[in-house]
Amino acid sequence: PVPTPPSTVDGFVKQFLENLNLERGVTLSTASPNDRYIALATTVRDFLVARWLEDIRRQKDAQAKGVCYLSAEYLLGRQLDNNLLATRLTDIATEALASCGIDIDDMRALEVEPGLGNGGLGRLAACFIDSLATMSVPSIGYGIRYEYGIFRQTFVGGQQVEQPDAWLTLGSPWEFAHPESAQTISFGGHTETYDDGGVTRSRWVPGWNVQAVPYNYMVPGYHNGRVNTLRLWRAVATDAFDLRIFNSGDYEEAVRAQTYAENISKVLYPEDSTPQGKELRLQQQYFFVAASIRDFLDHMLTPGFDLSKLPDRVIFQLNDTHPVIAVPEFMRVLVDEEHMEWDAAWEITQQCFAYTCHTLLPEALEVWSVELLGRLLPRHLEIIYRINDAFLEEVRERFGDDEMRIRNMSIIAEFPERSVRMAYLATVAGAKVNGVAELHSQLLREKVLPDFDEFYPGKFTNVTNGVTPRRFLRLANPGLAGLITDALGAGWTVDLERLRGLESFAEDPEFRARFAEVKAANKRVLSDVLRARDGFEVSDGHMLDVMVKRLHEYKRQMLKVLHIVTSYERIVSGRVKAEDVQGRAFIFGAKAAPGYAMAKRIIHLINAVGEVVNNDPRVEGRLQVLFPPNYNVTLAERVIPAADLSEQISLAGKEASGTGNMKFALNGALTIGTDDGANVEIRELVGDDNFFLFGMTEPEVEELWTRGYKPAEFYQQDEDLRRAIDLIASGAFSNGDRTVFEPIVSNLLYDDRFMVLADYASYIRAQDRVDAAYADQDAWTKAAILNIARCGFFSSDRSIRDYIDRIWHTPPML
Ligand code: 26Q
Repeated sequence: PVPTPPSTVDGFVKQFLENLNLERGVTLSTASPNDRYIALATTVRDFLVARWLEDIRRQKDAQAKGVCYLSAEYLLGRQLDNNLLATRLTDIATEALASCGIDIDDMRALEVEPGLGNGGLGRLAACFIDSLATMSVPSIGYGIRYEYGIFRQTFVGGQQVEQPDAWLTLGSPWEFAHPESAQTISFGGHTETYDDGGVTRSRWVPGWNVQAVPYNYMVPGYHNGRVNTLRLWRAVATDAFDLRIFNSGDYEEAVRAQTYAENISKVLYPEDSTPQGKELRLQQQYFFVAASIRDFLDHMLTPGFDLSKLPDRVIFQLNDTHPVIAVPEFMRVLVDEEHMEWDAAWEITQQCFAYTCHTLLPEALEVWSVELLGRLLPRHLEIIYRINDAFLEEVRERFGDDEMRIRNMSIIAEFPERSVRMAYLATVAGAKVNGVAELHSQLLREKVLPDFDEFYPGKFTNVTNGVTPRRFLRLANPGLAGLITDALGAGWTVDLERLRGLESFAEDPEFRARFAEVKAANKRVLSDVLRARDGFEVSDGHMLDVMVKRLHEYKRQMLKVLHIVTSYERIVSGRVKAEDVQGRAFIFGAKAAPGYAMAKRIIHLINAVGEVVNNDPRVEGRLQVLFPPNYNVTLAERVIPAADLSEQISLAGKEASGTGNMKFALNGALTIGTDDGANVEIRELVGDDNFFLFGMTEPEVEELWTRGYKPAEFYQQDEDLRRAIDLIASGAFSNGDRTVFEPIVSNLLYDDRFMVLADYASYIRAQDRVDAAYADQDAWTKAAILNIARCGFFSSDRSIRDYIDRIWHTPPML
């Protein structure tokens, strides 16, 4: 048994000092800040180890059904504070460090967050493993330990410049590497058939290998003593002998081959839509799922386990299509390695996988060219073909020889090149397919995969996303958390529906005053952070109007820009008096995929508009534009609690869910939003009076498209819009240079795929309503409190409960 470290201040100090000596080789007086941080993190980590080892054993012994969450991304955010909170060590550690003359806040600030994800999907995975641990669900998260996470964003002349995110360079105290448990993962080569005692079998003769080394992270449940595992894989070259199979044998070539192999886990792809079909990306996907499946089979099952019983023991949840190559890999293991009959193996596979879709954009649906797949994973391609043949045979039986339908449903697309449709493969293989918000799931069934919905009644379901209240309320907003606990007791952190109890407090003037004070304090904290981080001076007393999310045309940051330019132009043209305008600070946070030219131009424009607006005395004290670079989880935890207004303004039918929208509402920001994604559910819950709705509905969008959308007509007919666009086109934000933002202007006027101009008028009217509402501070506060009270539904604990009830059927361990 591993001793549980002492949970007293003295014990903590002793352990901390010992870690300084033994882990860092320094004394307290010679320790660098990083030494102190590492020693502190190690102290907290060691405290978790005993429980962790116990939980690993318990999960194995119980032989209960568990979840393997397969995700190419985990956007974890900083670990220290979360782990202190989960283990109730915050006060002890604070005091212990103080007694050593160290301010624990300085330690918190030193941690580099592991940014192993792009945005919503990766952060969702992180919230889910937090909830799984907190709810004692037998589970493990599998992913990739990227050496470089999402790039660090800087601005040079207002334009995005990407820097590598070398998050590991100062040490990584939260992980345990297990090189001795490495597995060999193969690629390339060819397939062959052979005679196995009268049975003809297929097998894969791979061309080259890499080692997959597991790195384990502890995922503590909140105050429940549970610790789950997140296992991330790192690619390491195999020894020289194996490498020689792959290369000609000379030294330089061998080193090159090593680099090639280790590239697999080198860097996170910073695209979060329009996948490029890059070979390395497919290598990453296969690398991590092959290692994860092998890991599960080797370590979670007892020797001699009857594989036909696998559906009673495991469900592999596919986080989007990124891990879908797991399906043919699982079949390959069962059929080629375990010598199971194809039909029996397929039966099992169809019960062991479930697929979550996170998009509606057709260009975001992953496809792999048959050429590439066949070259990298020849046996898997054969298996996919066989799955498809059997599937299409079933389709023919049901619908007859409807060739159009067959072509539409085929896992193999023929145009523009022969390729594998990963979403179709996932749908055919999965026991369930879910969307991530009610509207999204409905559109998924009706628009994206209607033939499949008809073919597989009951397969499609919804699980609305959620966020962890531990990180995004308790930790990020301690002031509000304290207020809630004073009002309702502490149970809300694991039972977020209890926030309903705040409804009556919305009527209590004293509670409202305290809430307003918390919001003001959070704004001061944010101001301090932005001053220290970026040298910004946030104006006092302004409404904080926030849009933070990846930069995408469908999310419509441009609509926000047009609103800002309109607000500015109305004042400088003298049409509106500055005094009559509500003071606002517009805050943006957004990274653009490095290859996404239009997104980068929009970032440039936001910075350019900010430069002009922030330096024009005519709007001073009224309008301010702040765009801190490198928006990440750490900054989110400061921005969201300070926000008054949450911008969720995607074109209806494009945003699968959104999860930022939930975080804002739970922190008492009001939403201005379209009828899209989870906004729909937020508005239903908080009520129309506490939500600023605008824009076309999804059917209206559809209708305008079919009628023929001409954005220039909206430009012609709306004076405010014309003035705003003309101002941008005139070079007012580019030192008179009309060429810089010309592509944005002509895109809006002549293309505008996401109907920014069509929703402009409605958006501006809604913003005018926001201004009027904000003028009555007390009424605004009441609405903010009601948002909090009514959004308990958006806890990721509830999402996990829905996954358990509708998909996984994995009861919590008691
Ligand atoms: C795929 C192939 C190649 C390279 C990159 C990718 C890739 C990577 C990340 C494709 C998509 C993503 C991420 C998508 C994402 O974050 N989607 C968001 O998921 C959230 C959680 O469900 C939703 O709330 C958002 O609406 C959705 O946009």
